[in-house]
Order: sequence, then C-alpha cells, then structure tokens
Amino acid sequence: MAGSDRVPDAAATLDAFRIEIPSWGFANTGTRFGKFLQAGAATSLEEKFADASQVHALTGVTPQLALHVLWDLPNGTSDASKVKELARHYGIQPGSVNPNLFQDQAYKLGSICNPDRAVRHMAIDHLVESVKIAKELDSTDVSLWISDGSNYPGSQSIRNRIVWLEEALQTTHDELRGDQRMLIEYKPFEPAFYHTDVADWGMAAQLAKVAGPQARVLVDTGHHYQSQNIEQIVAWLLHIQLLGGFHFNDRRYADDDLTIGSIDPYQVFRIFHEILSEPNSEQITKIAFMIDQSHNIKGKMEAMVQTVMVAQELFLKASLVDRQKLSELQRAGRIVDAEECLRSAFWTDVRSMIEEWRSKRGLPPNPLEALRESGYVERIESERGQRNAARASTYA
Ligand code: PSV
Ligand code: MN
Repeated sequence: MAGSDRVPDAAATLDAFRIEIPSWGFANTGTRFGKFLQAGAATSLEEKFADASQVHALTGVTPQLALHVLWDLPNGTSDASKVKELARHYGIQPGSVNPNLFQDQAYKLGSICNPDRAVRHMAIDHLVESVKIAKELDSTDVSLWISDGSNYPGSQSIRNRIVWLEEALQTTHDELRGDQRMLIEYKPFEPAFYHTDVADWGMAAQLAKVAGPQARVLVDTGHHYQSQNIEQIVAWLLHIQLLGGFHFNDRRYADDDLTIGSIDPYQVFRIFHEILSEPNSEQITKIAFMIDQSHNIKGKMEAMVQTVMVAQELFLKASLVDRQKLSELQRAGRIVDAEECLRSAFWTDVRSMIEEWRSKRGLPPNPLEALRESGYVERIESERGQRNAARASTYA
C-alpha cells in the first residue's frame, strides 16, 4: 500500500469530509421519454427534509440539503420561515440555494440572455430573490446553472448574450452578503443544442472574474464532453483560486446523472487527488462538495446512501496518495513508479477503515445495510405510495 504511514490520518480525513445532498434527489424524476414513479418518492419539502435527515443519520456526513427555489420555495422568500422550521425539526441545514432559470415559458429564448429586456429583468429579479432567500436561510452559496443557449446558428447573437450575462451576474453579485458566494455552473449542451451561453469552465471562470470577488466556478462532473480531462480543469481552477464546488455524478454518454464512480471511479479519485494536492488548506475547506442526482430507476434513498458511501471511499483513497513520494518520483522522471504510486492508493481497499471510523462515531458500519434493516423505505412507500401513484408530475 502506498505510504502506510498515511493510514493514521484516515479518521481525520473522514472527519473533515462532508457532502451536500440535493432535495431533488428524493423526488420523482425521469427522462423526456418517461418516468418510473417511485412509491417512496418525496413530494413535499417536509418529506425531502425527512429523507435527508435519514441519510445523515445513517452516514453522518450529509448535514446540508441543497434547495431548488422553484421546486422547494415556490413562493420565494415567504417560504423561508417554513424551511427554517423544517431545518430545525429535522436537524438538517439548508445548503446551496439554486435559482431556476429553465422552466418558465418566458425563457424559450433564454433567461438572463433573452433578447427581450423584460424577460432578462424577470430572470434577474428571480436571481436577486434567490440571494434574499439564501440570506434568510443563512446559506452561503447561491448556485447558478444558466441553461440559456440556442438551437440554430444565426438565431441568436452570441456576443450580445455575453454582455447580458455579465450584467445579470454583476447585479446578482452586488446583492451577496460578505460571506456569501455565487457559484457559476457550466454545461456544454442541453437543453440547447447549438450553443450554450456558459458552455465550459473557461467561460464560467471569466464570468466569475467579471461578476465579482465572491463568484466561483461550479464543476458538475457530468457536464463535460466525452473523455475530457476533468482533473486538469480542477487543477487550473485551484491555481486561479476560482474553484467553488462540485456537483458529483457520473456519466457514460452525456449528462447522465449516474451514481458517482459507477462508470469511472478512477477519475473521481484523480479529481480528489488534485484537490488534496492543493497546498493552501483554506482553499480546500471552502470547496463545496455536492451531489447532483435524481435517479429514475434506482430507489431514491438507496441511491443517495450509496452515492455518499462511494464519495467517502474515493476521497479517502485519494488521501492515501503519498504526495511527497509522488513529487520525488515525478521530478526524477520515474514514470512507472509515479503512476504506481497513484494507482496503489486507488486500489487500496478502504472500506474497513471507513467501517471502523463509523463504528467509533456511533454510526452504522454499513449505512446501506442499515437503511434496509431500518424499514424506512418500506414505511415511506406505504405512507406516500397511494398519493404518489396518483401523481404524474416530474419534480413535484
Ligand atoms: C443541470 O443539468 C443541472 O446539473 C443543474 O445543476 C440543475 O440545477 C440540476 O441539474 C437539476 O437537476
Ligand atoms: Mn448540476
């Protein structure tokens, strides 16, 4: 095993690891072709908080729940007190606040990039309202996915839209409290298929710079073209001090939102390795690790617990890389040894270390098994089942 002297740090590594879970991960979802509704899916905010608190009780590392404004606070700031009450009751803090710039009929040609000034202002108002919600909830991060784009060459002015983007992000940034951040998430395509206004990390980084000092880039691991080197992007964002956080999921073809590490666990490991190679530990602690998933086939609760467990495993594996040895090998040009140094940490089976860590903290050694034994899924299926069968909506 690479640097077995590093194993004693495992507990500290795991103590420091937290991952935010998304409210929409507990709700019914699907593809544009159809949805397979789940009897136990959450359809109210209270159910999402209840599910999140169960995941936290089992894993001990998910104290925060990401909220999507339109789905979770349809009445904007006036819903904030209800959220705070649920947060208190379930012992789960509201996490990132996610404005919704993609569902209103008015956004057919875009939201903050819409050629119609009135629509742009409507979208900016929603962003400003989202910052107010975040302030009310004491949430640090307002996380923006700007879905704007166009489907046909010539149908929109890419240049005008850059200016509108800058204006909207600056206005939103101005509303932030001193300790709050704005995260800008990029995505190459979908829902637009010719151009997307914030298509890659370079555009997101440039916009973050223009927006203001509290803006950062959010890397959704599913938002890259095939075979793109995501850890290199992470290294660059760390270098320019603009890495704000992650939406973790895995992909095989496009933005598939599969379970993290289910297709390429080595890539997630390499991303964590780049993060842990950052010499400024303060920068590392500010990176928001978040899950972005909403499974159509897997059971919602099982999928969330499994994802959290996989993320912990890959993070711990990356912490085992003997970075000092690695850098010596790199300097000496010992290519195979350097690669083996990385690989041996990846191939270390860390599950018993995590089980021990959990046991010492009064957590079930295997959260997935504990979930099954708890009867929680059966209970919510029977409580929510009938009502859910009657529903056909997506993100209810
Ligand atoms: C868009 O694909 C995205 O990754 C954004 O983060 C949205 O908020 C989320 O998915 C919705 O599921
Ligand atoms: Mn995302």
